[in-house]
Amino acid sequence: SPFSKGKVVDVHTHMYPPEYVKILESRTTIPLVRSFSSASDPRLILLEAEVPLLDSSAAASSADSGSDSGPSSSSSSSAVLPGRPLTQHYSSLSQKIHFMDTHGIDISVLSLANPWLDFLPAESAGPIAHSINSEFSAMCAAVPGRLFFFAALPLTSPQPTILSAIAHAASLPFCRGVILGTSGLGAGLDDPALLPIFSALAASSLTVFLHPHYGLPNAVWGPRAAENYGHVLPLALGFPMETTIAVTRMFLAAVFDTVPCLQLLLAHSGGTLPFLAGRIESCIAHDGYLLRAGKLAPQRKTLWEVLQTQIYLDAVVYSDVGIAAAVAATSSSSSGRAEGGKGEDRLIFGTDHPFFPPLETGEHGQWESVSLNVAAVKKALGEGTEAAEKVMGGNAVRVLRLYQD
Ligand code: 5CU
Repeated sequence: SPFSKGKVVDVHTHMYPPEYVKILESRTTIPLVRSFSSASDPRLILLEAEVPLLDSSAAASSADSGSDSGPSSSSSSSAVLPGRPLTQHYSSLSQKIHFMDTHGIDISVLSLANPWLDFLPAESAGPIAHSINSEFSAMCAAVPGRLFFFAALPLTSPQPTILSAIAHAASLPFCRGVILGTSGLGAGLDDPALLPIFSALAASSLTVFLHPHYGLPNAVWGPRAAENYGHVLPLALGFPMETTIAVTRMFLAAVFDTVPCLQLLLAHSGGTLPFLAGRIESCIAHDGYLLRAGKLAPQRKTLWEVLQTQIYLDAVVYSDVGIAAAVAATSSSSSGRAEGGKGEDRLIFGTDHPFFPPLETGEHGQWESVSLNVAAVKKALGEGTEAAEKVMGGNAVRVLRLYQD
């Protein structure tokens, strides 16, 4: 049966296969991997917000011989290393399975972590996508019943290459969708040039897992952030705002009307979309330009309807308050006209592994970042309830067809 009662499924769980790590090791601009003499693990440096620390920390680190365990810890001097430790958790399949077993996760839907293939030259992106997606497929085949995956797309390549990557992904038996950042082909997800790609994904029943990476410009965080506030501002605020903006741009560009079968899974419970959907709708309804442009027809599809019919939200929000908002926003009893949908059918558990490891208790035991998300679902929906069971796994199995055809 597609409804395997009680199964726990993690739809937000990343890996960087060894081939991808090699690419990062060869780079001198972000994203990159760099070793520091003061740290036992190499550092994975991904975000624009980490750039200010990158060069200054290299010199400080080489004079420093201690060990390093956390994203912003330093060993003995006041130097702060950029990025995060690149541990085995990022690329080892056996670590992924160990993590799943430790946390009672039956099935994981893997995805390449950000920034995917967004930075590759046009000519190499297609072959690398083919190879990395095949590698994910092989990992899934190696542990029958435990793994599925979202493929990565070579978005810097010409459209025919992207379309053939979609066809390749659709042919792989464990692939259930693609992971996509917010830059699209370089001009955002409201770019009309993406419509054939969205149509091809919808036609192949491939769900788009939309995930942030680019955040907001460093200037928003101010001059003290890089040295003093760790990763808090870009991760807690930049990522969710980026997702919110990307989906709102898609909505304003009528992507959901043009490709009505397109299904999105939004990372981090849609950023701030559940909370801001009402304000976005009100700004639309009061916009004179949109009125004059004929975009405010009474029967237009509202953002609420999109949330209730074309969007799933992951449950990576760390609080029952966020879970309750996500369920309410995607439920037809809120403000939409869609028939019959319940928000609890559109929310799907995830962990964000291998990001957010415990800083002090070791990475081989329980991760607090996971238990916070489990506790949030239980508190918002009740322990052992049908709603909680759907969010923890039933929805993922149903929506992503997590059984072999
Ligand atoms: O800690 C981080 O930087 C990240 C990241 O880059 N991507 C992600 O999915 N979660 C956390």
